[in-house]
Amino acid sequence: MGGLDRGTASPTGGEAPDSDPEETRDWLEAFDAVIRVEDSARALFLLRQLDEHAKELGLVAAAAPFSAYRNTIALERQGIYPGDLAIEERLTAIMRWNALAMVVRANQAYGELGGHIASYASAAEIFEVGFNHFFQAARDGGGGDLVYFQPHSAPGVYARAFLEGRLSERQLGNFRQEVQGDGLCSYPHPWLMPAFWQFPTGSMGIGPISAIYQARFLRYLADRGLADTGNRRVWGVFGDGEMDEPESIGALSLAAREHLDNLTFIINCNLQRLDGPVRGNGQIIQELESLFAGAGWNVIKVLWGSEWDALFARDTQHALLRRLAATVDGEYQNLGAKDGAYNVEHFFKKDLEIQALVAHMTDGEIDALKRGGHDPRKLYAAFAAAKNHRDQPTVVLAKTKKGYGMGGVGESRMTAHQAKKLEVDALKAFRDRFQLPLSDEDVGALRFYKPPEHSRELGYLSERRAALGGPLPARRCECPPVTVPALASYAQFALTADGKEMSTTMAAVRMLGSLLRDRTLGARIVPIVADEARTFGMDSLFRQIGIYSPVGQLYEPEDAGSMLFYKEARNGQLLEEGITEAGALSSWVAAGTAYSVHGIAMLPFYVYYSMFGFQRVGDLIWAAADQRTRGFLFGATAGRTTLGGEGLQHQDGSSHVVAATVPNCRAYDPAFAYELATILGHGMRRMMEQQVDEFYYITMMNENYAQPSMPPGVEHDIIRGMYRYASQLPAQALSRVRLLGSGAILREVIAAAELLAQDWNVGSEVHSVTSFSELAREAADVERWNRLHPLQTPRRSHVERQLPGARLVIAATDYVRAYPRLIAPYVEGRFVALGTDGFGRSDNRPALRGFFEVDRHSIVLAALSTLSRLGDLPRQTASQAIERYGIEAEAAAPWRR
Ligand SMILES: Cc1ncc(C[n+]2csc(CCOP(=O)(O)OP(=O)(O)O)c2C)c(N)n1
Ligand SMILES: [Mg+2]
Repeated sequence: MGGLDRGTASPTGGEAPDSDPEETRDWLEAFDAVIRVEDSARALFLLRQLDEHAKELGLVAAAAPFSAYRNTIALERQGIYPGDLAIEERLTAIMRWNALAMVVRANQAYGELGGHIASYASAAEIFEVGFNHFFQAARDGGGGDLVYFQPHSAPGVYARAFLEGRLSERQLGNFRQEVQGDGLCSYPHPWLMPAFWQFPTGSMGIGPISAIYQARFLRYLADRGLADTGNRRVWGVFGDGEMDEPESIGALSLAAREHLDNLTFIINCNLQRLDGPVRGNGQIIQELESLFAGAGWNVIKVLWGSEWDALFARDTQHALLRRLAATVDGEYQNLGAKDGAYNVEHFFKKDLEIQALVAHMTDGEIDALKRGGHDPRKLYAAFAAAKNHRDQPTVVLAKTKKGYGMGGVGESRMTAHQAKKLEVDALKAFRDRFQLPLSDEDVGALRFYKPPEHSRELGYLSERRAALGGPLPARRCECPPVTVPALASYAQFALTADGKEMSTTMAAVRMLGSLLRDRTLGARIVPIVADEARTFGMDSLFRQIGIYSPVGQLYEPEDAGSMLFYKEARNGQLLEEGITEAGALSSWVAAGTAYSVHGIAMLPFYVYYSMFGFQRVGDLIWAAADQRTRGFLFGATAGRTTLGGEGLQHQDGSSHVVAATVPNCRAYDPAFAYELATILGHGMRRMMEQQVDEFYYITMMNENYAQPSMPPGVEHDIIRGMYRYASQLPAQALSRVRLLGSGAILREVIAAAELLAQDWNVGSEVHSVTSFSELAREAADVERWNRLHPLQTPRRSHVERQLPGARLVIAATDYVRAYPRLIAPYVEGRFVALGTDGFGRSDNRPALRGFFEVDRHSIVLAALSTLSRLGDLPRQTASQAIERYGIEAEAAAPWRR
């Protein structure tokens, strides 16, 4: 294998034995001499030459993509531990206890509230080394590190905050009981604990990808001259099981490509996930090493604690190393769960050489051999090396034991993850194991423990955090507001469009182009695309604002001669993320939380294929909402019939339904450019000036049509979600109907109103609905208020005010019928919804709208047939319409095809 591992076997032990150890030693000594006499750069140069030469000779070295199964940092390079190990150990033990007590209490006294003990038990030293020595807090309102905490280790973070006096005993006692007052949330949730948690990590994989894009955004802000982020770092503590999530590993190469040496992952390799081993038949640490190294990361393995140092020093023939490398994780877990005697019998005695190495050790000493992730000295060296490493992000792979210290109820047990109810004996054993100053009664009552106020322990704890700038985690909310330009300055063309043809996408891009020129707001805007800028006509921005690249542009672009050439620049403003919706969304979150993370309000616009948003990365959007992200999501090429030719996987008919379920997402489906402009202006004022923690989802279409000018007095109703656009009242109308439409289908509704008047003598009102979800929310508020105030005059919702009385309402959109039906319970009259339920398919717009029965004829038919069934029109009217418009009555429903 490569130069690092000095002849150890591959993890499965399959390497040929050394046929001439003396010769091997000569070579290695010569190599050592080069490093000693010259330097490591020279040594690496020689190594590369050898490798090249071997390839020339046709020898392909079968080098494993990972190093030997030992610590990356040799003892000689470990350095001195700067902390007080004894105090830190006592503090860690106390936090372990309080975290455990919190979870056991929540499950004993209050039923099945859940919670986890084993994860923090494995991560405690990792967290403590970070808290005591590395994680910088913001000083003087600025700077500080960004730390992502493994979600189900949250009890440990609370336990520390309790010792710091930031959380009370009562709060700890209210872990996972948030409804009555200030309980603590299960996992990090900024929505629920806005002054405490910064980053939501509860859904596996979201932490890692977010951490990478936050680290990249630190660079972006600095490169654009907006903030000095040079000494800020991102630390992320994640699980080894969590690394199986595509999001966890999907952006690793970006971090390496952009040389994000401000980023450190610490992966808690306890070798287990929820159900069992992460890689029972393999070695997750070696696998992760090759993955990260292959992606271009600096990898530091922390596998063995200091107790092993002497053993390794004597292991000159690498017998021990070979054995360790040949042991699979399932076996490590098994050994971890068993005592010293079992380990001697089943591990050390398997090989005579190894047996000799430990011959002088008692079973107790063997038992006390720790894994590296539980040794602050080893961890400190790794964190320090990560911090000092240049040009690459670093991952620390820390080998730990799940349920460390839990003994028979959890330590390295298959069921460790789920253990949350401990019997008194187990609790006492835990107390004894960590020498906690607790009486039997304290243990029985699961009393939280806090050392006296002026104890050395608490003094040390606060001193360490003071040296690092204060307590963590802490989320800031304050940020200077940014003034938004007047609507007329960027949207006049839309307000007075006067029938000019354009799509809402074109209008949006034009407004964005103008906003980018605004002196105050312009620089704060962060346009983001995932390789679809040309699709949305945003390629003009390439030249106007440049595409962000930390190295500028190292080539002459092919289109250099053109006006709108592909310009990459170090101070480029546009984030062109490539084909990664998850990455683009993570960038959007980084920019949209800059007001809190950096105290500088940025305004991200992520423009994407609407189908690949809520459906594709909905969980990231949910986390963004939790994180109080402010910004715009533009769901472009929206609608199931408006994006004609793209077919089944591209045509979105559901995003508005999902958007409606995100409480702080304001979602709109505007039909006209002036509606879009009004919503945009409103959203910007809310987020940038009033600093409300909400975000805006706006669907935009690629269909060109005549854009009317804005009628007077509709501004507020556009924001509320609906206004009356037009009325048709033929003389002697036989009946009347209300027609509601949103987005591109509004034009079909308008056309239907005309047909109803001309062909059938039926009058109508046309309402443009900009947001069924906003209407439904307000109506639900009103309904609830009325329910809770039975003796007061009932309030009326906007829906009720706009649609009073029992008149028939027909609503049609380019989304599934569930979307307009959001308001059905609040409409007094009969409510009929038309929509695009079913699989999309390719065709032109009229064909698709006919197929999904949201075209003008289908709307007319829906009105006539309901009116005739209600007895308002003669019975044969509907069948006349079917015949007149050539509607295929026997075809299967679109949602069945
Ligand atoms: C997306 C997602 N899927 C599943 C879960 C449920 N879950 C929480 S923790 C966990 C196991 C985590 O294992 P690992 O990452 O190895 O962390 P450990 O607890 O071992 O430190 C699972 C499956 C989740 N939180 N998020
Ligand atoms: Mg794990």
